[in-house]
Amino acid sequence: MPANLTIDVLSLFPQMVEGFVRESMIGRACERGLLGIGLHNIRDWTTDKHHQTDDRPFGGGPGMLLKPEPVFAAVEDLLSRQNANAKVIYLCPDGEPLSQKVVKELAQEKHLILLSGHYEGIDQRVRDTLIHREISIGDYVLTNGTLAAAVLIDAVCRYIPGVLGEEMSLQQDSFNDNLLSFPQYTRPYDFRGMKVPDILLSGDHAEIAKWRREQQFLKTKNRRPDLTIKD
Ligand code: 21W
Repeated sequence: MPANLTIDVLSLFPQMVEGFVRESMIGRACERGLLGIGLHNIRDWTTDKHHQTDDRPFGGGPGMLLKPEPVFAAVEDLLSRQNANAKVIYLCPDGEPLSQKVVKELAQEKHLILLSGHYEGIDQRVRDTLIHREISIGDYVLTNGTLAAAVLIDAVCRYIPGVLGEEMSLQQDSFNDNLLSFPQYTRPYDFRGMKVPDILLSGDHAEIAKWRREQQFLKTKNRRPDLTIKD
């Protein structure tokens, strides 16, 4: 039985993703055959004797860039050996911001190849010809794109059937309706004098749903007014 989704990661530090995959629900999904994850080191596609992956930018400036040759070789190798229709995604600080909408779109694909940014970036010719989509995980600066690839894997995999225990939790999550989540409580009823709101013990499901919705609106208005304006 083929996996619902195959994700290949191309990075200079693929081991960064390995522990995360192994120790999470993602690893269990792989064992159950729902998902295939391939971790690859870009350095394995270098052909020079020093296995050089970076070089200085033409025109000068600080830092180094990923060289095009090993990246082209790696991506073309994966496309030809696995799936020529795979979507190639470059994780970079100047990409399209990752959102739940983007996550859902990517979860529809059969095969993703995630290329992590390194150094000061990558030769523009890679971006112009090999990459289908460029994605950033937010407006802050990382040292490389590998953790961003792990974040993307984590978010996308929640949409693979069978990966989440309860399919319900997908529906209820924040961002699906552009609202933050409501406050939640478990036992004990009284913890250090702090009591659970009585409405939650009333057994009146309609009133509870109403209260939760109100709490969502209040929290969203206070913390994330930007979410209420947009679609
Ligand atoms: C950080 C790469 C800064 C490049 C032209 C000349 C992947 C990331 C990354 C990194 C620069 C993501 C420049 C949110 C991130 C990532 C490493 C600077 C400036 N342009 N999402 N110099 N934040 N970061 N390049 O940092 O690879 S997804």
